Amino acid sequence: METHEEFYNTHPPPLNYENDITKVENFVRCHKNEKIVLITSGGTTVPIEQNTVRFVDNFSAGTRGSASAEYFLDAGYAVIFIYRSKSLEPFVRHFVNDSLLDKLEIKNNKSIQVKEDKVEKLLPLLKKYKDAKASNKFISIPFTTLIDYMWLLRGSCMLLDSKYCLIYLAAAVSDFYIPPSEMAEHKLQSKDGPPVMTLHLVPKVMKAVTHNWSRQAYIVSFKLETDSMLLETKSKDALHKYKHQLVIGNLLHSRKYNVKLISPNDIEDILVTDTNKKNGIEIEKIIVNKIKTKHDEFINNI
Ligand code: 9Z3
Repeated sequence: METHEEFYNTHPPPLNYENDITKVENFVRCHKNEKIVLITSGGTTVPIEQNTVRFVDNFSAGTRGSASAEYFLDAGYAVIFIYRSKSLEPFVRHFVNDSLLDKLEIKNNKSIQVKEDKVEKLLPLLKKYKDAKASNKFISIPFTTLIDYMWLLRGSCMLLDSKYCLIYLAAAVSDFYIPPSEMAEHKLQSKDGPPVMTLHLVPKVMKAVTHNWSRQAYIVSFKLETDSMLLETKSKDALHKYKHQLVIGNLLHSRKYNVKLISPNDIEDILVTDTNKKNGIEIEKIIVNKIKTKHDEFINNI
């Protein structure tokens, strides 16, 4: 398999990379010696044509990442949110199913206001969002393809190498891709018959994250499985292999109400109870509170 160094040597960074990384760099400088979390969220696309019409995608709505971002802000973290373009974003996620226009009304034919019954939900979220922006506690950077993601991850992790930094890898990243050098230049034509293409393995970068780029940081990775028999073993394997602090194991169909927090000495099952559900408590709130405690202990070397 290709090494991550070979991958970065043969795939140039995306066009907006320098701008994006400068944004992260300025943000990190502004929050030196404060707690910062890098959250990755959403899936990655793997284009099958250079002039891309079609691509292979990874499942992820971005709920885990976007909800966690809000709870990390509540917990006092400065948040860098790296997300797949058009997946869920913090704050906005609460309104994706309603139309913006249906929340507004026209006043005296010359101005616009938010409908009375929408204010109760909108106001606290808008306040939190504005506070986070005004205090420069939140930045977000979108990506689309696997290659965009790989560059953003490396560049950001290299800037987050202190015990105050938390890396929270919730994005669902493709394990396979087609190198641009092997892609058709133009849209594949059906008249040419069924396309034959070989997907390559994406080099594993977790080891580089934990051993090279962010050696001092507290690192949380996620393990997604569909077979419950595999979840615990595969999560433990990841922890053992990469020697980081925490793996969060989840199953595709129960991920919204059950996860396992797997650390070197402990396995904790987190379940959203019916009372939690009734009170609108999301699993990400519980996860983030647990991680905050663990990260504080890590900072204080307990
Ligand atoms: C996760 O396991 C996330 O919790 C989900 C969240 C993607 C399931 P949603 O965005 O879903 O709320 O809809 N993320 C990591 C998935 C992943 O690809 N992990 C790799 C693996 O399992 C290791 S890094 O092999």
